[in-house]
Amino acid sequence: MRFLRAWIAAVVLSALGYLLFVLSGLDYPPLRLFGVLTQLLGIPKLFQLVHQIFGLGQGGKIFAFTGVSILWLGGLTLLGGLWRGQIAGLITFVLMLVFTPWYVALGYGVAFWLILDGVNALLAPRARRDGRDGGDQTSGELLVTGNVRAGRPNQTRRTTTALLAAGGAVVAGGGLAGLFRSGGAAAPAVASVTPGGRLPFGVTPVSQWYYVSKNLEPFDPKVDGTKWRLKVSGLVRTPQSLSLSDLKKFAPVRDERTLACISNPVGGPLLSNGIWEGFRLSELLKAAGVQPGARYLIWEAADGYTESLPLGRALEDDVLLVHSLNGEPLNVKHGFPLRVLIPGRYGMKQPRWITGIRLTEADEAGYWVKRGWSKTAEIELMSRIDEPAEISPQMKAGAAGFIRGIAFFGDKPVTKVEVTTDGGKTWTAARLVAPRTKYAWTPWELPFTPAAGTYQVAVRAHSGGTVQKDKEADALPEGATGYHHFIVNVS
Ligand SMILES: Nc1nc2c(c(=O)[nH]1)N[C@H]1C(S)=C(S)[C@@H](COP(=O)(O)O)O[C@H]1N2
Ligand SMILES: [Mo]
Repeated sequence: MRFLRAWIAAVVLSALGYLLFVLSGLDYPPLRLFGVLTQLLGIPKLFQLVHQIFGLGQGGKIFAFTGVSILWLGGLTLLGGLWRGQIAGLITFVLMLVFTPWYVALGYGVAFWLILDGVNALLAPRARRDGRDGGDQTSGELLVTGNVRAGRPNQTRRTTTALLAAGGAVVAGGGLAGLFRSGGAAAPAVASVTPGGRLPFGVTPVSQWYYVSKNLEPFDPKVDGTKWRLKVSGLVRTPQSLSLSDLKKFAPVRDERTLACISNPVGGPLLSNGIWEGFRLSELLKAAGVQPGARYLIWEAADGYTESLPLGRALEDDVLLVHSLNGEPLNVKHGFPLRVLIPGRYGMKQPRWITGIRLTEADEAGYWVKRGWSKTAEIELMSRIDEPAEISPQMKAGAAGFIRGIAFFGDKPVTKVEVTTDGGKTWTAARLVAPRTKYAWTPWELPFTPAAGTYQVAVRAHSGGTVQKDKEADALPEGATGYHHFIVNVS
């Protein structure tokens, strides 16, 4: 029973803390713990294991967050079950110093002390001799020294305890369920509309755009556009603090570009192609004035994400800061109000929700680089078959059909795509569905009228003299390589 009461206190504390986090942005300790855990999951071998077991996207994070919830609630329950409020609070404070700022730890320590004593005072059975409450008796005395309110029937206490425990379970379960739901791949069926009303062929609607974040989606930063500033600092002549309307002074640029995640497996869904609007980073840097010693650019983002880029690359004309996708302002998920686009690099090099640009002499490893991922994250030549779909690889015998897909090589052109239907014995060039812009993926198609049977299909792309690597490599640390291949049944 005392552990049940401690658990109630832990849930109450967590719920109050979460409210504070939502209302005032105070640190939420389970999230900090989550950060520590993802740091551990960033250890390449562990990370790969989690990805293998839980798949891509939010799976690993949900696993981590469930782990955190168990650690956090379990830890508090243990402390509160073993000791009375003061001691439990003190230990909570000390332990939390490991992963949160001292004032948060202090606040939570004191709050846990008070809540625990309160819950115990309210719900603990009075010390009795009839032993019906089992081993709880002595601890009950210890826990509620001087706090027992006399004269309340134990039956009421037990009912109240049960109700509160059930309530706590609902809160905890509901919270987790919410995280699970928001983590799911199901996108809301809202069609993205460009000014013209329809998206060009090959452009991914925002509603179907891939999503990868170091944060669980509910904790992605929700930036207030009126308060937002982009700070340009470090080795610049004139430090800048720009509001959204200040950005209008830069010449507008519009470009169709593909964004790809480095953790996308061969044939995977973590890349999308859209029409972006924004302006050139070089213009902004010109306005700020680069000091002679500057060699690197460090990005800072509202969620604490950081990345870096050699200044020489940052000054090139094709690096953009964008505020709109497919004719609409960026939504929260995809980086409102401003995100970075760097051709030739995977998504991890291109922060969303940016708040700062700092020029430095020395490089600073970015969020995923610290966790074992590629420093440069240059995109591998890749190709994917979308039709027939790998999940239902069927075609009708004798019917005139197509094998279709996309190919992509970052800032380099795809010049040829070949398809095999006999496991690599023969390859046929597909038709490239041109024209696309320089940094957009290349859709391709091959007419295919098969006879009944099974076909081993695969695709490979070329860029000039470079052929796609057939060596199969996992995404970590440099991005996946190998041919997308599967068996198609024709009947
Ligand atoms: N601030 C911030 N920027 C970020 C990330 C992040 O977690 N935080 N994730 C990066 C990664 S790994 C990828 S693949 C892209 C994904 O962008 P999208 O979800 O809009 O497709 O954002 C990048 N930018
Ligand atoms: Mo990514």
